[in-house]
Amino acid sequence: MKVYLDNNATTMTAPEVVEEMLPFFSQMYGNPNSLHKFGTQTHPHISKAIDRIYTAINANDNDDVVITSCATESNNWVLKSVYNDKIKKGEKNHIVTTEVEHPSILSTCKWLEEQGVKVTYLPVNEEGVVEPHVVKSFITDKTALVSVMWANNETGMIFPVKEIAQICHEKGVLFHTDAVQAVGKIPVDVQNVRPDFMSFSAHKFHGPKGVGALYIRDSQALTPLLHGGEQMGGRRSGTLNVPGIIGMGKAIEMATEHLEETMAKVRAKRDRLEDALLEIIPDTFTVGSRDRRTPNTILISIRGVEGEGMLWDLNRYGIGASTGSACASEDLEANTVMLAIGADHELAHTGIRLSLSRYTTDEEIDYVIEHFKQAVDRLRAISSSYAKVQPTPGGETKECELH
Ligand code: C6P
Repeated sequence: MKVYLDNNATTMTAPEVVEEMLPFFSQMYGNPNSLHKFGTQTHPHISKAIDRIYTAINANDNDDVVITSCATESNNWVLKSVYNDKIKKGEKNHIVTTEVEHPSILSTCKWLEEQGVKVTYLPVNEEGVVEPHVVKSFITDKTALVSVMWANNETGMIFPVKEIAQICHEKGVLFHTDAVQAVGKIPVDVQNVRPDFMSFSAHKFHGPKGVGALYIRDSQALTPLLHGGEQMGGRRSGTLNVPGIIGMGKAIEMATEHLEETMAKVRAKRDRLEDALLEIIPDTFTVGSRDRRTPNTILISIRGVEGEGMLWDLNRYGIGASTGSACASEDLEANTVMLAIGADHELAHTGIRLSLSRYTTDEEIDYVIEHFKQAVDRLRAISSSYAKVQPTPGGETKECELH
């Protein structure tokens, strides 16, 4: 059996999405900017897809949704443009973000620091979430932008973005949120939360790879990242990725139209898996309370078991999981959030992220429960940092211990 539990890294493109995209590769392949029918016939389809995106996030006609190539691009665009538009001109010199953002925010912030920008990386609480009063206390009259994620990719923890947006508006500071792990998983309503900018990516909600978006409140000005043929109203040049846009529109509609029902189903499977693993495997814990997490995510720490070893064993059973962000997996780095909440390096290397999707079945959950336990037992048996339950000379057993 094969079980894919790495849906926070990327998702399967839904068959209905692929079907809607196909004609735009081989039949309606014209460039939308061309004047002939090959190009112009794509216009209503593109408009329909963009409308679906507006509807899904409740954007209004004054707002702008610009299609990008991915959320990494959207995140880079906001930070670099705020630097160009506000900081370089000398008005402001400070950006506030958190210690647990995705590398597309953190690496861009490091680059901005090299340009002389002051960046504050906010600490998180024991659940891995930044609290609004902490954000407030670090905003100064030099702060140009606050960038705080909507939901964390490693834990699924949902951040209080509405309160943070409100604080930013009161202080006259722009607010950006990376909503990559929120859109399509939990309700995302930009009129309710009121971010100035919001990044998201189609491949996280069963859309295609290579297409993302940046939501811009009230169509406010932002220096383009890509100059050229003035596509996307001059905000992002380059021939439109028509199949990608069509796919993103279909995928976001499918992900959001029965969201409450889907969330309940995914949550039930996630909770069953989490309960079972915590019950049958001693010395494990999960990060963050379930009711404040996206319904599909578990970050579980298995004491004495190195995350990478565990992934290897799970992979042998046909189970795909991760130790955290897929972008950091090649570096064998410790889990960022676990470090941020105070775990030492050894413990932070024991985190395994299991992320479900609406396609995950009960049968798959049963299979994972069975083989997860087998993998843990095997790895603990050879672990030098985990004292196994040893029969004492009298035949009793000792408690497991951490060294
Ligand atoms: N996180 C993960 O395994 P792209 O790949 O550019 O569409 O999305 C980047 C991105 C930005 N923000 C957040 C919160 C994300 O989770 C991601 C992608 C994957 O966690 C791959 S590194």
